Amino acid sequence: MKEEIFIYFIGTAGSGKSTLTHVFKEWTTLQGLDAITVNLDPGAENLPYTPDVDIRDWISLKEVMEQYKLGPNGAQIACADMLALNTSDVKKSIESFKTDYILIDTPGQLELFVFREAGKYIVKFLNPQKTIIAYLLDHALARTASGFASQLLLSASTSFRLNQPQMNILSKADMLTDEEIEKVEQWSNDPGCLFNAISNEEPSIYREMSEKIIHLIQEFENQAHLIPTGIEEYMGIEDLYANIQLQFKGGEDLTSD
Ligand SMILES: Nc1nc2c(ncn2[C@@H]2O[C@H](COP(=O)(O)OP(=O)(O)OP(=O)(O)O)[C@@H](O)[C@H]2O)c(=O)[nH]1
Ligand SMILES: [Mg+2]
Repeated sequence: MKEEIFIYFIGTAGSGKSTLTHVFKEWTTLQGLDAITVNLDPGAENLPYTPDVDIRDWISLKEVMEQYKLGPNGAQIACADMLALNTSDVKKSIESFKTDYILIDTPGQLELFVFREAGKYIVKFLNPQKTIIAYLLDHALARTASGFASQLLLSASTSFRLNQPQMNILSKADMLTDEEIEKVEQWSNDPGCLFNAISNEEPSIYREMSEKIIHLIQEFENQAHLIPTGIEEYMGIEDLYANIQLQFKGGEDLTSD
């Protein structure tokens, strides 16, 4: 009996979703785990991995642009809505692999997947009981406290929309110094510390707003643990895997089987 755990990599454009999908898949192979990759981005051009299931077999951004005479943004919206029409085929294709981990790479435009109905529908339709969102926070924005808080808000919005267990990942952490990573982890673990850092960086008019934002973020306590990942030497991948295990198997490790 296979686990069929669905892991969605979601984040703002260029945050590293496709790379993390690739790196995680490589890591599972090294560990002898059974996983497949699914590309849900109809506009993806150069993926670092060869998807086992690929939405581009059903929808092509270029063809939608030509057929409906749309610009790239209009076509992205049309493609996002078309995703919902192909969910049954995608599900059948995924099921044919009978695998433990389904690693799903989502479209670059987060708002198309998270805020339009199709993304929410797909998540519910494919396997809502065994789904976890890996939300990627961009390392560049995490350098400032207000940038980090605004990303946490977007992550909280994603959680609110998709209503699934969620992990926060600090992507491209290999581009940050150890001190920078430590500082961001501290902001993540201690909302008071984040509040002080924002207060020091912004004029006082923002204090009240920052306080309210941080209260809101605090409500999402399960997201407090931040997982730094990086392209080098599978940085953070074991931690990511452990968090998935914790969510679905109370910490039991499939690699030790
Ligand atoms: N140093 C470093 N670079 C990374 C990492 N992950 C991704 N990148 C680079 O960041 C760029 C964007 O990575 P992608 O994986 O394509 O990001 P994405 O979120 O899938 O991008 P879109 O689908 O276009 O939104 C590429 O040039 C990657 O090589 C990482 O962990 N470390
Ligand atoms: Mg991508």
